[in-house]
Amino acid sequence: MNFYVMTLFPEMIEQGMHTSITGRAIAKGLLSLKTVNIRDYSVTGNGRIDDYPYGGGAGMVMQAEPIWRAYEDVKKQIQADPAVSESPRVIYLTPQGRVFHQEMAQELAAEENLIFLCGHYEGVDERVIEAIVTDQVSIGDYVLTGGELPAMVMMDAISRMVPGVLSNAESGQSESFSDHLLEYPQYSRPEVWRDRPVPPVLLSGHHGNVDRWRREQSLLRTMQNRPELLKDAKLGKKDIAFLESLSD
Ligand code: 6GU
Repeated sequence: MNFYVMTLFPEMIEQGMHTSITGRAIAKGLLSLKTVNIRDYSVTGNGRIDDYPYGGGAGMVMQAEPIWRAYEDVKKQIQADPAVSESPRVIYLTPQGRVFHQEMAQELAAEENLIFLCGHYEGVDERVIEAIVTDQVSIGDYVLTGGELPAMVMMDAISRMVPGVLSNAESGQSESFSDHLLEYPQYSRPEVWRDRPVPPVLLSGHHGNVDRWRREQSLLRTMQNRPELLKDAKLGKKDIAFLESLSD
């Protein structure tokens, strides 16, 4: 999986991505990251890449041409590999996009190359979005100062779906959202911490009871925090009985 990021803040992306599990995956060659500074493609000679919006209004707009030139450069690098046939997907991070979710991460993890376009200021000239972008994605209903953190959020979620990125121990865990239920709580030593004991069932050694308790904790949390997820969850008779017992 090769990530290309077009941004005004390449150091932010590099720092974040070279840390922890994604950093290890890059070092192992399972992922590659190439950041492209859009400012290097300024057409005015003075490094300027933004201008006033036509029609007036507050803020500045990122100009089409520097982004187009940055894209052409990235595409040339990708297509230098004769094994690459189709044009890579270009993801523009914007609160106007479709909201990112786990299935999208799974689908994008199957791509060989992904290009991310991070906007700043009030936006990007619509014409370059029309010309190069294949997917417009938001990471949720709040406004951020730029697309860099959303790009890193997406790359993190996609990376952990790439074979070999997670160790067996890391990927062996069942996980939130894959089955539309939230995770159950975890405990480790000591058995009693500041007067708070570990739930006794976890010390019982009875695996059937442990599994049932964890399942019920997942159901309880999902009901309390994300009830809308339950409609897509696969629920058995015991699950339904447990959920009904909650409303008594
Ligand atoms: Cl993708 N960009 C910005 N600027 N803000 C956001 C976002 C993206 N997703 C949620 N908020």
